[in-house]
Amino acid sequence: MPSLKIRRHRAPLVVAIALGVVLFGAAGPASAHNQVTGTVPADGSVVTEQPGTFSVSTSDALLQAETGNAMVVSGPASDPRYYGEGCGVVTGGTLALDAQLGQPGTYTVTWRAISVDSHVISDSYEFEWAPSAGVPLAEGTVEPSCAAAGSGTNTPAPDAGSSGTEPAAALGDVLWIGGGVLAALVAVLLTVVLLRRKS
Ligand SMILES: [Cu+2]
Repeated sequence: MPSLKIRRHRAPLVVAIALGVVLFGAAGPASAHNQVTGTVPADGSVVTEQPGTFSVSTSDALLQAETGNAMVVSGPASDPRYYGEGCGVVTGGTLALDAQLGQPGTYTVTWRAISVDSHVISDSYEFEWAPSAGVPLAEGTVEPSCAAAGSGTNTPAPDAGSSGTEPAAALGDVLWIGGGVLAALVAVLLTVVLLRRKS
């Protein structure tokens, strides 16, 4: 019964392929870093009423690390001042800061947080503050009240457009995926050896 013989020989190959799929599947979630899912106000939006609370929401939980979190609201770009007290508060995957805005113009929100996977996640974005008539405006302060943000705000992020995950993290992913590929290759090789022994 030749057909049965072929099937028997194919079984280890199927196992090897399944193993490879499982390994690739395991590498998948490990490579997905925490990502921004939304901000209030939105990046590039025109804001006409005091938002009250500024927030950045991410796809993963953030650490309640008081020295690692920072959220700074500043503007207008022509004569920037700082608004809000402290470095923001973490709730689940959201970093939020209460602040009242000042004079109209372009405002910047600069933030940094640490994901539960220990990676630093940070970014900054701008929005236009065009308060409606009668909206009360805050005075702001000359220096940010968030001490932890000191170095981060005095030296602006080198490229404000990209959300920062460390290069080391990307390397870790490459190693992870590389490990998966290697394991799959070993499984296939073992199968080939087994097949040859049988025949
Ligand atoms: Cu990560």
